[in-house]
Amino acid sequence: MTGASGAGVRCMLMRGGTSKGAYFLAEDLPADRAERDDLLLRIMGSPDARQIDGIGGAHPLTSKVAVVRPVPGHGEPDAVEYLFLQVSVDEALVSDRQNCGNLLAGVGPFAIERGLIPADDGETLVPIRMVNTGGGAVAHVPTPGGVVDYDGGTRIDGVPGTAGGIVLDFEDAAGSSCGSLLPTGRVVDEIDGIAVTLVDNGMPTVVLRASDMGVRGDETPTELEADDALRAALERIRIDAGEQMGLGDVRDATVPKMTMVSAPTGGGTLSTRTFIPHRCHTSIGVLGAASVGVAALLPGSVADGLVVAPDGARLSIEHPTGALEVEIELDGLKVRRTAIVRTARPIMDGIVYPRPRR
Ligand code: NQM
Repeated sequence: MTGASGAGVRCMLMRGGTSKGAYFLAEDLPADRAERDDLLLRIMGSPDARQIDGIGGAHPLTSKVAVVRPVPGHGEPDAVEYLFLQVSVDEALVSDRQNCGNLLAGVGPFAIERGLIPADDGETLVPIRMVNTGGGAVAHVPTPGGVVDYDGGTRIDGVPGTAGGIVLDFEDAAGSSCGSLLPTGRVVDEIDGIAVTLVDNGMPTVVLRASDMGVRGDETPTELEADDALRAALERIRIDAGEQMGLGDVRDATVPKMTMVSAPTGGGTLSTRTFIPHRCHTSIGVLGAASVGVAALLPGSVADGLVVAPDGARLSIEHPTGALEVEIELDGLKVRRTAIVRTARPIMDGIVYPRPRR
């Protein structure tokens, strides 16, 4: 198809964890960054609150892009590189300043479907270099008979039904963007009179007590988003925290994330409500949960006193639509292991037609 729609681009639309995004091979996108970003905005339908003229879902959680390329090993690609791009819904902005552990869940299956990594019979390990943070992860993808199994029995809260479980094992998540697990070197800081724990175990995150912000912590995302005073206070703290975490001016960045914590109510470890950073997450990000999980385990953090201590290494981080389970092993201030189970599924594979340039 040509004409008004212009040239199409090969694209797979996938659900990755509790997010949804457009997956591309790097070779199918322009090498020039400005050209690439302009194309992605036109593909997603941004800027427009409804993204009516593109494939974006009118929410930051469904306006995401994964760009994947093979990393040559000894002869064959033995790993893939994953660049995450957040496409703003209502601004002409494409940002690589954060990673996304949810879309990461789709990278292994996508790499296998596109023939970048040969599938083994049983399980295929896909080593992934994460470009945004320089970190690594290994995706354990179920591939009985050499075919990706999307029909397994794994349930994750925030997604109806079940699907094939993908274990993501992170390497060196600590200090991914800020250089260290506790960027200020302290377990607690005070910003605007509010106690905060500034932590980066894969995602720069400001953890603060819901009660200190004048909320209970069990409100719905819609209720919290309607609270203008709360949003303004969170943004003031975020901008200051961004500087203190070594991220510079974060006014236009989607990090750090803001997680308000309270005592668990569903049998989990800790309850959360997360602004990402201007919309309230309907669940919680993968790496966001990995970072909050560290705060939950650190004596003296703002979560201390709220946490119900986990039995073993598995923490259940409660969020508005259930809980996210993450395994974290700490040795003092050193993170020994961060692992999580997600599911992912291709929704559409084909050619996407970007909106013409205006
Ligand atoms: O923290 C949303 C998501 C995310 C990011 C966000 C994520 C992560 O749920 O690893 O997955 O915090 O912007 O997809």
